[in-house]
Formats: sequence, C-alpha cells, structure tokens
Amino acid sequence: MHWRCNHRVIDLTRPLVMGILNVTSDSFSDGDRYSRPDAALDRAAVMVAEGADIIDVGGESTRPGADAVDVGVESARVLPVIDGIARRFDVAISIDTSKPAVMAAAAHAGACIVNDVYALRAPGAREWAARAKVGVCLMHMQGEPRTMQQHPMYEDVVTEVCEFLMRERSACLSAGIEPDAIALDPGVGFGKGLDHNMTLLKALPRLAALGSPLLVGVSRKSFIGRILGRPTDQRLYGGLGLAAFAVSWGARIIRTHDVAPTRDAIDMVSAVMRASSN
Ligand code: 7PM
Repeated sequence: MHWRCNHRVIDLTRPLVMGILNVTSDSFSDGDRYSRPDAALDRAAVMVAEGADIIDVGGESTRPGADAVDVGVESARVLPVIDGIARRFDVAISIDTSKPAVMAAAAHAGACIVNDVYALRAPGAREWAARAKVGVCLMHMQGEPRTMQQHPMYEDVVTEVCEFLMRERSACLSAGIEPDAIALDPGVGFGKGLDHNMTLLKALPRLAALGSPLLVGVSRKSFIGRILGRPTDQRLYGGLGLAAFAVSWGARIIRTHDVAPTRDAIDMVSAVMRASSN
C-alpha cells in the first residue's frame, strides 16, 4: 500500500509518524514556542532527526473552543516554515488547514499533503486538491471546533463515522481526486466524548476495512488525561500505548507531538506484525 502525495509516493508497508508542528500563538501543547519561523525550523529539524516521515504544519488552532484566524495571518505563520522545511529536509510536509487559499499557497511553498479537519468541505477545496494532486487526509468531526465538545451525540458512533468518511471520500473521487491520494481519520476528540473515542479505537478494523490508509491522532488528548488522571505534559506513555494499539489494529499513520518514542513504539509493533507465523 502507498499514499500518493503529489511527487511523493509514500510507502505504507511500514507505519508512518506524522510530527505535529504548531505555529499558532495559542496552540494546545506547545505554547508559542514555535511561532517564530527559526524556532519552528529547529523543531522540525529535531522531528526529522527523530524519524518523522511527515511534518504537519498548522497555523490555526483546532482545539475545542479556539477562535478562527484569517487567511493572511494563517499564511504568514505557515508559509515561511513550510518553505524552510522544504528547502532543508527531504521530508513530506502536510498543511493543517481548512482554507483553500492557504492550501494552495502551502502547496506552492512545498507541502504535498492537506490535513483538513473539515475533510475538504470548503467550497472549491476538493476541486483544487484534484488539480494540485496533493495527498489528502479526510477527518471526521461532529460540529465545529468552537462548540464540538459541548454535547457530542451519536446513535452508533462507528457506523456514523464510517458513513461520513465514505461519503466525503466519494465526493473527493467525484471531484477528480485519485483514490490512492486519500487517507481517512476517525477524528479522535473532535465532537466525541470519552466513550465515543474508546468505541472508535476499538473499532479501528472496521475503519481500516473502508480500504484507504487510516491516520490516527491521540497525542496528549484530553481523554487520555480523563482515563489516567494526567495533565497534558504527562500523557506520553498513555499515547504510546494507544499508538501501538492503533497500528496493531490497522492504523498506518500516527500523528504525534512526540516523534522519537512513537517511532520506536510503532516500529516494534510493525516488526512483530511482519514476523512469519511459524
Ligand atoms: C483536542 C482535539 C485538542 C484535537 C487538540 C486537538 C487531529 C488533527 C488535531 C487528528 C488529524 C491536537 C489537536 N488532531 N488532524 N488535528 N487528526 N488529521 O492534538 O486527530 O493537535 S488538533
């Protein structure tokens, strides 16, 4: 299996690590430490050295309750960082945005993947992605970031997430996006309560059976804190347990703040999965 991302064809026979690079001023876990381009490039260099396959650059916080930022502000944050990473490192770059104007500028600066928590539902986003031939990650979210955690509700969370992802993938195919350019993501924590997140993780094989590579992001999320009673800076081991679980049950790409430990954890799972059965 592979993921076709513009000029890169990314091999998925081994699990991938997507390292998170927030260049917001209000970001979830990293404060504004990476908001200056040189600090962000230093952080990218560390993640590349630690074995990241993809660097996910985001200039608008999608955390629950966060406010929207305008195209100009978001572009000014992410473009110098994407350009700098593309010039310095041989690593795939994804742009974490929902705005077609930012997607296009980011692709021009060197991003080959669009990671969109709105699954390319903005007008013109799918048509642009088809023309640009970028890889896309379509994520499930109930509601919108500002209010999504207020009362998440489902009759059957797994079926509803599967149906959403199949519908959005079909819309992408109709717009001309190639099937092997599409990855899917259940969107852990995006309009989901604790039990919804756990039920979705337990059902990863059903999501994997949809036939597209699965991306999963659990790193430092609040449901880990709820279960273990840990603040954000003490959720690494819980996240590693979940990353190992996710890869065992079908995830191909793990999105994380903590590249080095995630790399080792999922490489061990992958080695076991590749062992002969007798
Ligand atoms: C609550 C929810 C707090 C999400 C913080 C976050 C994902 C993503 C984010 C994910 C994909 C965070 C975030 N999470 N993109 N962006 N999948 N594709 O932990 O799970 O950084 S934002």
